[in-house]
Amino acid sequence: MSESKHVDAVIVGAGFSGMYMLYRLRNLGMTSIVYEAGSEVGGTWYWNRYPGARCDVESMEYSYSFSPELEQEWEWTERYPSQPEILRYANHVADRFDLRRDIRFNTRVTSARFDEEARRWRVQTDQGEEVTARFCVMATGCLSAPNQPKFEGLDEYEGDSYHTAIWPHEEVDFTGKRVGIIGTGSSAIQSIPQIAKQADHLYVFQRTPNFSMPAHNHDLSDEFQRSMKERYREHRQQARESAFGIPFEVTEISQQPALEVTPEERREELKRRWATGGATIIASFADVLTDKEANDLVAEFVRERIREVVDDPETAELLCPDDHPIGTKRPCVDIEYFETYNRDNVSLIGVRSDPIERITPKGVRTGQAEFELDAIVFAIGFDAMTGALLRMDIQGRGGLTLKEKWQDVPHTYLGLTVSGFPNMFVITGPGSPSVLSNMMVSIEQHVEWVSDCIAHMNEHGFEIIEASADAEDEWVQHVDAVGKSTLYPLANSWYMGANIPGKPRVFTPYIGGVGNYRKTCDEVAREGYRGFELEPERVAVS
Ligand code: FAD
Ligand code: N01
Repeated sequence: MSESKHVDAVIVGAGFSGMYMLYRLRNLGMTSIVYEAGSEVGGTWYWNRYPGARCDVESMEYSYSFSPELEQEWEWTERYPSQPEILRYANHVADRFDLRRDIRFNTRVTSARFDEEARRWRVQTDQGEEVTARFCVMATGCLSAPNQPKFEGLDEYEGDSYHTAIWPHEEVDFTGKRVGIIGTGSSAIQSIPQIAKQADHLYVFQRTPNFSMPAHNHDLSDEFQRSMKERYREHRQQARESAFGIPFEVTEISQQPALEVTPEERREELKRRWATGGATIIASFADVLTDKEANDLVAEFVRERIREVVDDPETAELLCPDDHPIGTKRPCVDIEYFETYNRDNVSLIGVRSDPIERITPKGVRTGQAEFELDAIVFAIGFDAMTGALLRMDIQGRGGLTLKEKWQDVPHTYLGLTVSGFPNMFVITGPGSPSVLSNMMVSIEQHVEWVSDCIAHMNEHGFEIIEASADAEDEWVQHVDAVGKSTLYPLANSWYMGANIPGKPRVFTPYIGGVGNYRKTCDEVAREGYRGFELEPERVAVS
């Protein structure tokens, strides 16, 4: 067998997590290889090129803060950045910091196994490469493993089919075509208005309606950018200490319970939030995510807006979410989503009452009708949080696989490490605030914590770090208890693993707040990495 190449660290994924991890490890003087399945950097923003794809965290928040020069020089054009603009930004970062020379593109990691004897990770790729590394950092993304369509008859379909999360690089032209889109989550809600503008007719197959708020997107003025840049440092610090990674001045999380104000005051506040745009309505009262009665009031306000916008009362009713509290599924933010149903070339097909039976060679067949389609768009989401990790063969001590370890619950300590998997770190893993936050803030916090930890190990002669089983159990229980104190478990959401048959039903992210979580991680480090076992380097015996 040929000798494997050795590096200090293997990083899997070249999205915002992997790129920053590489940058930090380089600054520690360490060697790294980043493996990336795609042909370029950007992760989410490389893959999700569907029409209308855009971020719903404001551009000046959804960006790296680690380099004051970078944040001063980059100019954003819109309040909410579009996918092409974010991808340009990711490429700019890769160029500016000369990252590409350590990234192997078009290369998927297939397995990562911890060799206990050698105290090294042995990583294999689909290109036949093998590399050994002291550290293995999984920067594989929470929403990067597309949920593959499993409809009967799909193979026989004669038209074109697309998945929003693996959109072609070439332009897709729906002009003159009958198009069907399956799903009404965030990806569909962004793409439906765009596809409707092109297609001859668009059929939207909706199983579960979703809450969506208007973005009120607009161009950013030079003056706004200048004033933000003047106080960027302070603004970023607020984001780090906040609950969701977004500064208080933007989210304004109310301290007031919904039922403690008069109905008139409540309505005024909700109207104000609706007019502001984005998901801020979820933060309109302190108890929206914890008290069902408070939540119902906000949900009903949004349903009223849907009925106001959509002309046909039957269609409006079908679009009104009724099976989950508002905010317990990722809130959607849209540009003229509900308005789109007033177009003559758009039909909403409710497939909860009349499920899709199969894909036929000509289109989609439900129990009651068949729809002839030239193209089908699958906007059916992701095997979120754990999917990208479990699609690799990851083995820790004693050959224990991550799949076995996470059979019932994705056990982690701080969402960063897994007991039994020494020197492996996960960026924004299950049990961390990740998807419940502005992910740029969470990514930076994790990457900085991991690189500080590695620097500490190097400085003090530690070779191995591993979460103790007790600390991990305690953390898992804490994440679960905090989750259960909210309304989140009431939704059949991907946060709960509910969208993937057979997946454990457990609320996976940590809802304790980005700022509080950061404090906990910092405390753990300050206390000599509380809850971790650190092993010194082995001394060679001659
Ligand atoms: P990713 O960007 O997912 O990158 C992971 C990379 O790892 C991918 O490029 C993938 O190809 C690679 N990879 C995975 N497995 C392997 C393997 N085995 N071998 C090699 N490479 C591998 N977050 C927000 O905060 N605000 C938003 O508004 C927002 N909008 C979003 C919109 C969409 C359409 C989606 C899908 C997600 C959105 N997110 C948003 C979440 C988004 O994923 C994060 O903000 C962020 O981009 C994640 O960066 P990452 O580097 O951690 O992961
Ligand atoms: O995926 P989803 P997504 N038959 O899982 C339906 C981020 N994001 O790609 O609810 C019929 O939310 C499914 O129906 P149901 C964000 O975090 C952000 O849209 O299971 N329908 C649902 O309607 C987001 O939450 C932005 O009944 C089927 C849809 O497909 C996450 O990514 C933009 C079906 C899937 O919705 C995922 O969003 C885009 C079936 N067999 C994404 N299977 C921003 O704007 C699934 N569905 C920031």
